[in-house]
Amino acid sequence: MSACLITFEGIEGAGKTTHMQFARDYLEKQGVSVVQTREPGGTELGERVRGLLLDDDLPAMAAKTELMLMFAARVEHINKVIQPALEQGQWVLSDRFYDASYAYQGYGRGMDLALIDQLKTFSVGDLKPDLSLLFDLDLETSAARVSGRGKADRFEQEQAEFFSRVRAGYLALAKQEPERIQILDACQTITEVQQGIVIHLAALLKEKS
Ligand code: Z5A
Repeated sequence: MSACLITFEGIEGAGKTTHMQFARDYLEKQGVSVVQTREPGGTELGERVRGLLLDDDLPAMAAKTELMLMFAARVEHINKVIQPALEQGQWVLSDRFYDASYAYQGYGRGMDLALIDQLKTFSVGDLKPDLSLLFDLDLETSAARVSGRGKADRFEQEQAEFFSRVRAGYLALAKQEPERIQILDACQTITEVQQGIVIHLAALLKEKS
C-alpha cells in the first residue's frame, strides 16, 4: 500500500486535534503505520518557530515575516518528518499544512495569493496531500469551543472578521480542489463528524491498496 499525507484544516475549535487522534486510531486498526504531526511545528526548529509565531508578548510582526516563518518551519517539517516517513511507507497525519497559509496569511491577512503560490513552489515543490479534511465551523461555535482556555495567543486575539475571511478562504480553496479537500460539517456531534471521516479514510485506503 502506498503511503499518504492527510491534512486536517479549519478555524480554531473546529476539531482538528480531536479528529486527528480518531483518524490515527482508525488507520492503525486497519494495519497502517501512522505518524502524527502538526504545523507550525513538528520539528525542534519548527516548534521554536511556533513559539515565536504564537507569542502575544512579541511586538506585532509584519504579515510577510509571519508568512515566511510559516514556510521556513514547513521546509524543516517536510525534510525531517514528512518525506522520511512517506519514504518508509508510513502515513502522515498533519494538523494543518500549506492550505493554512493560504487561508490565514492569504485570505485572512490579505497577502497576495500569487506570492504564496511562489513560496509554495519554492518550499514544498510538488508534495501535495492525498486528502485534506476541512472541518467547517461557524464563528459563534468556534468561539464558544475555545472560550475559557486561558491566555489567548496572537491568532486567538484576532477579531471575528479575520476568522470570517479565513473560513471563507478555506471554502474557496475547497471549491478549487474538490477532490482533495473534503468539507465536513464540524457543527455536527463528534460521532457524526467521525462517521464522515471514516467514509473518506475508507475510500483512500481502497484507492491506495
Ligand atoms: N497558522 C497560520 O496562520 N498559517 C499556517 O500556515 C499554519 C498555521 C500552519 C496555530 O494553529 C495557529 O497557526 C492557528 C493558525 C496559524 N491559529 N489559529 N486560530 P493550531 O492548529 O495549533 O491552533 P488552533 O486552530 O487554534 O487549534 P484548536 O483551537 O485546538 O482547534 P482544533 O484542534 O480544531 O480543535 P480541538 O482542540 O480538537 O477542539 C476544541 C474543543 O472543541 C475541544 O474541547 C473539543 O472536545 C471540542 N469539540 C471538537 N469537535 C466538537 C464537536 N463536533 N462537538 C462538540 N465539541 C467539539
